[in-house]
Amino acid sequence: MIDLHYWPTPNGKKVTILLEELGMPYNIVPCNIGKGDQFEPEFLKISPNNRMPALVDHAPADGGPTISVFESGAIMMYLAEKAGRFYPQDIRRRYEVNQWVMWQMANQGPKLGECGHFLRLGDKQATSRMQSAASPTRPTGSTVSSTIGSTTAVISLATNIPSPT
Ligand SMILES: N[C@@H](CCC(=O)N[C@@H](CS)C(=O)NCC(=O)O)C(=O)O
Repeated sequence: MIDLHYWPTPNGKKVTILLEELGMPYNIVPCNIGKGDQFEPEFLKISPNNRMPALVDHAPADGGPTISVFESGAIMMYLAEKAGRFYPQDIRRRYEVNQWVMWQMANQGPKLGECGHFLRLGDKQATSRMQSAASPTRPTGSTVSSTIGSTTAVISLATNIPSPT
């Protein structure tokens, strides 16, 4: 069984959406980041960067001891690989997926996250800077709009899930 240390944020939901798509059984372990669960010593053993989501697989595919994984992108790769779905085996298509997962983790996710953060703070100047960085007319947004139409094995924009193989 898989334990998913989770709180309902976009990074957490990326993983639960994939688990549901895969039909893979899992157990939610709440990690209330508002209360500081992410700083508990037991949690830090599986996610040293004090961030959820984090996964613990008690029945890995190789039959060996428990495996733990942190970072939503790495977790999604792990699950897709274990299920043998959504993650092509041939090198060309596999790296099409890898590059978009990395792009989402390093660019689109953080930019939109910062945008929401400054919006909530009511910081108009910072919000406008962030919105501009994430806009379809700027690199982060335009990368997707110019590429998505011509690529078959990338990601769903809404969910960041690699498309079916
Ligand atoms: N790059 C990480 C980001 C994870 C992340 O930022 N998680 C946030 C919630 S969405 C968190 O756990 N924050 C707790 C904290 O900052 O103390 C991933 O994709 O898993």
